[in-house]
Amino acid sequence: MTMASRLLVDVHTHVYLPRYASLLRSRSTVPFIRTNTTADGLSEDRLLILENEPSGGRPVGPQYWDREEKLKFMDKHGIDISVVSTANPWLDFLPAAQAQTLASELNEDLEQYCATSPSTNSSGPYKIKRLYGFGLLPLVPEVSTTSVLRIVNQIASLPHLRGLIMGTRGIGQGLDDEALDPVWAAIEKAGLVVFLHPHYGVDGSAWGDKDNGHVLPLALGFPFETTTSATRLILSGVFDRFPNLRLLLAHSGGALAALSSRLASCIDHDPRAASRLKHDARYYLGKLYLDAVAYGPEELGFVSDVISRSTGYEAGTSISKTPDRSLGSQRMFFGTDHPFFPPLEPSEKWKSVTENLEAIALVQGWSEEDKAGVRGGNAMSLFNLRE
Ligand code: 5CU
Repeated sequence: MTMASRLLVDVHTHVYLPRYASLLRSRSTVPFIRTNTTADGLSEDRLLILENEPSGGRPVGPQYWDREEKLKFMDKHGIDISVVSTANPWLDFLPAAQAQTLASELNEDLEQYCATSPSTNSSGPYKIKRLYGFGLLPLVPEVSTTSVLRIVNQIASLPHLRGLIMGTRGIGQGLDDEALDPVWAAIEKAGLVVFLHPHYGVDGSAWGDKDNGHVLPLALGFPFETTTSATRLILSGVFDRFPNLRLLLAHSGGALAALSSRLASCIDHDPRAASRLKHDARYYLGKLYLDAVAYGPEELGFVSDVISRSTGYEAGTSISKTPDRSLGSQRMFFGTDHPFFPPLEPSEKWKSVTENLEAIALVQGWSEEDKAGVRGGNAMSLFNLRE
């Protein structure tokens, strides 16, 4: 194993860059940052990004925007490299012209944030920075395709941006919208990784009347949203038209792995969807990359089995009966979701980090090499992390 493949790389870690945080401060409807005065006369910033945000929003501070805080967090947890993305809701709430200008400015800001970061200690033939990034596209209704393509090209030209983060709404009609085809084509051609991340959850009426805080929208709503949007993308035949598109799903792809055979069966029984696809639905799961933000070894093992099994579902081939967990691990990547999920009590390390690392360490059937891959080696290759 080379030194570089032993690095710990966080592919799911967010920032509200100062320019974006100022925008949130200038607003008074969701999404926004509100400054409150506490009972003892101190000022406290609170973040409100979700519709019906419970408990008047959450406390936010420099860990959301200050690069030094990101680096301190990485040092505390032994994280060598972070591939940083703007946190939700990105530019979704802006008019097209403003979204386009801000996308371009924030991409430049993120390039600076990464380019001026320190280098890792890795002693190898390549210099490797500690920070790389996912850029942003102005994906909002009424934006012109030309504008979006211009930003794809901008991201591809910025040396420390290795992909882009995308929500689930596309330009208003979701990710199965044919109007996105030129965008997929440009992203595929540029070799950028698309990080698909939720924000809206699903119909909140299912959550009932009990006050469960953020638990249901975050634990279920977020991953269900990812499951639905990735399924719609698969059903629209995007992977048949753009077979080299690299799509990384947040939160280990939500419920997609658990539901993929049911999905395949429903397609088989419905000619409208079946006629659109070249392969069994399970084949497309093998085209995905998934973060390992699942917090449990059993879930990671299961998901890696399902991804690996997809190789048996290419049209015209026989189904492989034995999943190859090791093969599946090669499409999985450590992540933390920082700066979300901070510890409630002062603690040395964040549970959201230690649990995900422990989960990787405990997956049955992953070799030490597989685990090192998930911790960082896979990300080094996927994002080509070198100067
Ligand atoms: O805690 C949350 O609301 C979030 C969020 O909004 N985005 C995210 O990536 N993780 C957690």
